[in-house]
Amino acid sequence: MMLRPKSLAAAMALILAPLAASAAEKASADIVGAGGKPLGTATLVEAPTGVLVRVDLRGLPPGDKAIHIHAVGTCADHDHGFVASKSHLNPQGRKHGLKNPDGPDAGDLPNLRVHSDGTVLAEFFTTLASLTGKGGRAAVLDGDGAALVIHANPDDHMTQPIGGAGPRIGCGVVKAAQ
Ligand SMILES: [Cu+2]
Repeated sequence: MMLRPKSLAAAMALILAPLAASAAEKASADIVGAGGKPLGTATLVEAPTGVLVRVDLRGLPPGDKAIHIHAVGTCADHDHGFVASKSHLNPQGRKHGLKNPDGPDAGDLPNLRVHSDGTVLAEFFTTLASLTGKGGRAAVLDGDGAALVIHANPDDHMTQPIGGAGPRIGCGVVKAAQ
């Protein structure tokens, strides 16, 4: 039996609606280092008041490392220090630094600590961003996307523009989960 056009449209709507909803709720980033070497993954989950970020990485130099959300979703310049990801996600033009009275910017995050074997598994939460701009927060998945960037040194959460975090050693383009 043929479906009438009206029933078909209704069926399509039922199929497509959950897909559209899930795309906005979850995202991931494959983190690469210099030369495009895979370093692991990050997952980002939208929550009512912010974004829960989980990173599972390996092959990093041990010690405290800054991690930020940078404004442009590209890591293609992995042989040139990931500068194409530009500065932090910061649509409101705030100063950098979680401890800065004129901050923080929307890309600011707490530091990671990489173990002596080069691995780090961490979960943290930011109320400064949203995957889609929910609640007026800075949108990670805006027109030019965003990248999660890891730096060689820790963030002092105060110094401009990036807390003395040094060169960029890892980068992952944030992509809406399928
Ligand atoms: Cu950064």
